[in-house]
Amino acid sequence: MKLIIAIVQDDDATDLLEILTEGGFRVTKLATTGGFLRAGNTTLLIGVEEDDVDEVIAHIEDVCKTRNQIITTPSSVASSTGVYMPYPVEVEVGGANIFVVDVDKFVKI
Ligand code: 2BA
Repeated sequence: MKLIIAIVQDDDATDLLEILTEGGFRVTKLATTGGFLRAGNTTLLIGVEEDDVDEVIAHIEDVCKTRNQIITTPSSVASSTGVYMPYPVEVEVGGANIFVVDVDKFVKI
């Protein structure tokens, strides 16, 4: 058995959950926060048999889109002048970041 941990954007999470549950997959949705942007994202835990890993990843690829996000950072001159000049920087946030890990044991009680 494998555990797929998929970090996706909030905007894609509802559609992806629907497709996965309709496909008979069991999913747990966690509300998470990205360490870099400090913005909300969604992490899905999907426990599957090894043969189903590629199908789940294909569903994630179908639904999750790469988007550009603008963040505001302090100017690099701030430390020398003491004046902070915020400026916008465009960051590309991936459609999904996916980890596939081995499950030693799955127990359902
Ligand atoms: P965040 O950490 O908020 O990162 C959002 C986006 O900011 C990233 O998109 C990347 O384009 C950029 N970014 C992140 N760290 C950066 C840095 N040190 N310098 C420059 N740009 C940086 P993604 O790479 O698609 O990541 C989207 C979200 O997936 C991340 O949100 C984080 O929550 C999660 N993630 C990505 N890689 C991860 C990893 N190796 N371990 C755990 N979580 C990860």
